[in-house]
Amino acid sequence: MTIFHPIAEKDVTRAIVSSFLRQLEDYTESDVIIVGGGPSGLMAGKELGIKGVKVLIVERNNYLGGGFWIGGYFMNKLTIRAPAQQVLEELGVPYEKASEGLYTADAPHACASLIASACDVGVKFLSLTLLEDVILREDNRMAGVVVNWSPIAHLPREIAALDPVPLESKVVIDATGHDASVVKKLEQRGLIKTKGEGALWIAGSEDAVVEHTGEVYPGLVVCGMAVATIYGLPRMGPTFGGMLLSGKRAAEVVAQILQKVAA
Ligand code: 48F
Repeated sequence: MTIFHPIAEKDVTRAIVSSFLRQLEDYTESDVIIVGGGPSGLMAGKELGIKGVKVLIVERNNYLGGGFWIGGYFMNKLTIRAPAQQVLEELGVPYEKASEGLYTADAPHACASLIASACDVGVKFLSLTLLEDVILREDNRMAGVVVNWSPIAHLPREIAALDPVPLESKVVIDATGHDASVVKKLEQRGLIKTKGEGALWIAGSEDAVVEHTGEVYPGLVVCGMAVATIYGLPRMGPTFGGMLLSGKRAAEVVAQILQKVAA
């Protein structure tokens, strides 16, 4: 008498392959592709998913969450400034008041809950997937991204001459954090100019990042620390309210763009 139902090994492989390929085929075309699965990208995905938007998050690591698992240094307590603790309430994550307007929470709890909430509203993910380029057609509007298997970037070209694949979307969100990887693809072609992130100034940075969140190029919206990299805004260190509210702002901007595209 065994506990588990009997199966053959090939059934396990077949189940993974067929489920993954069905999804990948479906998501060769999405409403929105978000590059980067950190706090700002996950938040934007969750908010768009709630609106019924078809969202794919592309993440170069084999785990989601970016810098959201850890608060600062090696300590997994994050800080959030008012009013962004409301997001923790929405996620059902307990938090404590540290001082007036400043709250702490367990970073793994907050990160896991944000990932789960994005999954709950139908957001899909491509892990170990690196943004390699963008799609620009004759109107120069961004029409999607070009991706490859992440480990390829760490192998010599003579071993790994592997062509990437394109994925189409109506809008792309650059949520790649300090790297601003999508925007840099446009900068390489002289289509946009980044200023580079400023030094740390918590009081000034969070408002500025949220305020500057928006469309930086037709079809490309930027959120999170990538915003600071474009506009030369101060970095904010281990405080995450700005990331969460920037993700929310990005979702609002994208919803407006999608309405225009539909019209
Ligand atoms: O770095 P990350 O957490 O960006 P964020 O959402 O939040 C920043 C904070 O974590 C923190 C901070 C403020 O509190 O200063 O740093 O702006 O998440 C970015 C994600 O994008 C992925 C990267 O692995 C990470 O998970 N990423 C970056 N470049 C690429 C990428 C790329 N070229 N292709 C795919 N994913």
